[in-house]
Amino acid sequence: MTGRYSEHDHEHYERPRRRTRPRTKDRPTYDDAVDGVVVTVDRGRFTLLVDGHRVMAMKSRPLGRKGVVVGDRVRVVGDTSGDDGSLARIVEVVPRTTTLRRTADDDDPVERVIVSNADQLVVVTALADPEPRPRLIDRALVAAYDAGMAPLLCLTKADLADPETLLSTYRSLGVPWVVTQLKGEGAGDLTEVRERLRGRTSVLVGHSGVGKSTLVNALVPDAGREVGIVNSVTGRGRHTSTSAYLLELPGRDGWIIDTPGIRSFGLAHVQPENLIEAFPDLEEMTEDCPRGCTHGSEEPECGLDEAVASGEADPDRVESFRRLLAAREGASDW
Ligand SMILES: Nc1nc2c(ncn2[C@@H]2O[C@H](COP(=O)(O)OP(=O)(O)OP(=O)(O)O)[C@@H](O)[C@H]2O)c(=O)[nH]1
Ligand SMILES: [Mg+2]
Ligand SMILES: [Zn+2]
Repeated sequence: MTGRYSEHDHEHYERPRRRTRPRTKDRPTYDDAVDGVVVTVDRGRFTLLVDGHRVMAMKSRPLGRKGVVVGDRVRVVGDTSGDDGSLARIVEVVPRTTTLRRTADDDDPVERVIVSNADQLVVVTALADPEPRPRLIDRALVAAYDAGMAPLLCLTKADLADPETLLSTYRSLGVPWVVTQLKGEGAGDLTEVRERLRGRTSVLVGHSGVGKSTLVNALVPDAGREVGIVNSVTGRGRHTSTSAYLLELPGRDGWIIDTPGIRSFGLAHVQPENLIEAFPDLEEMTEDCPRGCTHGSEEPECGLDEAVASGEADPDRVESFRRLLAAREGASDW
């Protein structure tokens, strides 16, 4: 098989998952392999879920330098008993349906958060402590649209501040949202969140200290995710979670991936032309745009301007789209 897997081949992930695995003479087949899913990665060792139990595994040689990330569906051989000291081997990674990437920044010592096969990106933002930063929300939304993942805005710590100001910024984009409160009086109702997570694989992303792990613990009773405090002077979290972790929701009702808080989200890999595709109603109005039009506010003859002028497009929506487009550029700090 010549189709060498590339982390940066975006097209690759758009293809529907194949039911039958490709096989050729040059490639060993693993008829005795079993299916697993990657739960977490720690120093080259993978924790998998195989048939409902935990199995430690390493990558096998045929995979070469191909990355294996949390969320990957894999084929495994060897000792899959999960007994103490046992180690299985991952021999194949099933083609990914989606991948969430961020471009590494030179000055960023934190691991790149990379997960696969998630279909919903939950942008977790505290309403206070730490303060919300709309620019980080915008950048995460761009990453979601680019990865072909449905975005969900999750505003936490509703006991500390009112969500209305923030929500008003996102209405015209049509991003679905939930508000949570896990402390103080009236805390704990997660009905709406559960509804949104049902049957999906959702990845939580956001700053350190916004309450991602707290939410995971509330949703998955035996999750046991460590939770940190937010420094009251700097308003920053402590980067308590250090690696991505996949958990199944109770009742086999979907999957959730907790991730470490991130400081920046490099979007250098995102092509502007991919963003408009996430807004089919707007894309329709760009059919007569000059070749190479990015549909940004600086473009001289963009169809979006005509559509606003003729009343065909909602000016707020066009403006919000362009704000996202602009958020792609500049510093990647959240
Ligand atoms: N007031 C209030 N505090 C909350 C709420 N949810 C979480 N917290 C607190 O926020 C702090 C940080 O929570 P974590 O769950 O560790 O945050 P995190 O996003 O997982 O942080 P990292 O793992 O560092 O990325 C803890 O002290 C939580 O108790 C909430 O609804 N209200
Ligand atoms: Mg955490
Ligand atoms: Zn245009």
